[in-house]
Amino acid sequence: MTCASSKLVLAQDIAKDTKTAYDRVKARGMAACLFGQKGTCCKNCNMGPCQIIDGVESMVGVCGATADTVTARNFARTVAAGSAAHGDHAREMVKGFIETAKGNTPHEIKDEVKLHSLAAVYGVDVEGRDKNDIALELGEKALADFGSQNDEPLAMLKRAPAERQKIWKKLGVEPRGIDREVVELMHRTHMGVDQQYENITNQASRCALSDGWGSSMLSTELTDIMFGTPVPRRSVVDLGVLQKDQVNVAVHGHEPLLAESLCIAAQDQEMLDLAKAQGAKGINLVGVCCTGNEILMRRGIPVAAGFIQQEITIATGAIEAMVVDVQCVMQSLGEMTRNLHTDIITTNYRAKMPFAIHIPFDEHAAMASAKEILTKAIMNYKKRGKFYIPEEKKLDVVVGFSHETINRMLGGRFRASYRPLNDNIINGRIRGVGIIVGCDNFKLNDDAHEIIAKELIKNNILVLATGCAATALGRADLMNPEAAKYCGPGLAEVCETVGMPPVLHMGSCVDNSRLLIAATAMVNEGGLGDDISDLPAVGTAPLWMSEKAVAIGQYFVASGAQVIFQSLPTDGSKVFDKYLKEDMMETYGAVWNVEADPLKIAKSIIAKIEEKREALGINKKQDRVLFDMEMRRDQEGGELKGVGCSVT
Ligand code: SF4
Ligand code: MSK
Repeated sequence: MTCASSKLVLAQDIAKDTKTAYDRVKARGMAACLFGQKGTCCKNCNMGPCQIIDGVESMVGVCGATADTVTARNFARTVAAGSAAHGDHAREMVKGFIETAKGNTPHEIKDEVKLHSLAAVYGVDVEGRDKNDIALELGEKALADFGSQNDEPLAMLKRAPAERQKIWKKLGVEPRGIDREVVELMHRTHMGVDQQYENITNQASRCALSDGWGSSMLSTELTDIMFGTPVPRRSVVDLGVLQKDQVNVAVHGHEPLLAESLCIAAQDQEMLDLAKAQGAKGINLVGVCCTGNEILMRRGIPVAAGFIQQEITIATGAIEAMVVDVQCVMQSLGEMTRNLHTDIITTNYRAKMPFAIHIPFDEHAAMASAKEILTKAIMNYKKRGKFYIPEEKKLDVVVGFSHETINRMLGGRFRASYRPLNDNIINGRIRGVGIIVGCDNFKLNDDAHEIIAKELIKNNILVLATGCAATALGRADLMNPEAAKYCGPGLAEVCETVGMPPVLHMGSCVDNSRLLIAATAMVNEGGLGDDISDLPAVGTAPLWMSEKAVAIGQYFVASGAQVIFQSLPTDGSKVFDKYLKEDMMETYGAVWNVEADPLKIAKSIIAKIEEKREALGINKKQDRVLFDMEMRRDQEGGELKGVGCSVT
């Protein structure tokens, strides 16, 4: 474990009995099952479980299933589970959006520009209509995407580059209904159905695309319309954001409806008075995991921890309540609070936990629910015993880089465009784009993200980040304009001129959809090929842990972007593994790659980017061109000029 704050907390007396994921891995005292690791354990029917050995005739499944079929089925089921998680999250956001349009929540339609642009995608008339009317029709059409039974492709697919749409059509992988693709994938991987690994993988692509271009994209866009599209803001990412004299409430999980309501309730005078009556100076809301990223991006609320520090956050003894909804919440948290004053409060009927209390969050009575939750936390304040908050230097971050922000930041307020980004890539000042996403995982040191990012920016590769990887890069001090000091000369010059960090925080794991839109904007801007597969851009999720990360990886690859993961449970079949890592290049123009060493991941990203540059014919050696006055004036239209003066 390399995070300085985590080490400090665990060194305290108060944390001496704390058991983390790292301890549990050590305590298990045995290596993970090889069949599981390689994807060749099948338990899809009661003749098994069957453990398959590739190439050994006697070691196929009882039903005759080969290693190729079993690894493909297991991979596909991981994609289905990840897509289902994003789909269910997105459905809740769409329902919240509809309720907001009806005036039944404390929220409002904030981003009318985005409302109109999404209305155009769904064919919703906007002329002379009230924003809530438009939003209601848009919300209902979006909700219909989940249960759609016709064979038409999802409306959002038409946002992809035209060439990519043609590939999907030719392969027959255009997603139809969001729920339907998950159901069909689960059906096709049931015992005795689809037994051809290419065919199974095509449905896995279709399902993953229904996530990336369907549910995740809907969730991101409607959340932006409701809560505001992120703009650059300064904030802090570190456990040190906890306050010794305030009620500390950590919000953990994924769906921002609850977190946004808590943000409003935490400013309510009645709640503040109650906190004061209990001896606290205020209410300090902090984020954990992707809920943290959502409120960091839109409100600048500090993030205390990513996935792997959730237990350490509780171990500080300084948390009055950790409020959780869905996904990435470790079961160990409840057990940990048995000897502490901290309450784990579950809020979603889908996700209850032992040793937690359940206060359902009702979007129709959002403020009442939020106040009930906060009251519970406030009343714990006086019970706080010994606690420890690390006093390390708190790390500043500049966050809020939505696709729209990048557009304006580089193109200027009045002529928002990706032209300057494309031009800087074409002229070689920026070599390409490295995308670092995904979780934390005890399997590699938690400085893996930092090692990769530093190597990329040193080589003039702009880094875009989401999820817990983004939180880790914030902790590594790479998300502020001063991090230009780690960059090669070309990227440093762009960062200094625009006043932006070399590592841009683009949001939560659902917000990987922003990367699809950004990639499409780069293609549409011209000069970098006709498809996402032509772009000098590569993604990595070095510390992935969640099934959602595999769904994301598959929708990246199916969209034409190469990905590099730290491991993949597919090498139990030579044929299927080769299919993912080599053969998909022919059909999708992108493949999966696996590499465990962070520095080698970075080098591989650099090599792949240089290959794309070569193919585009833009790999000529460039003399370093200093920005002249005209170029500077062009850039100064950007909103971020001088960050300090324009970051809100
Ligand atoms: Fe074994 Fe086939 Fe059943 Fe899987 S589906 S458990 S391989 S018999
Ligand atoms: S929370 S999915 S650990 S990024 Fe989105 Fe973090 Fe991965 Fe969960």
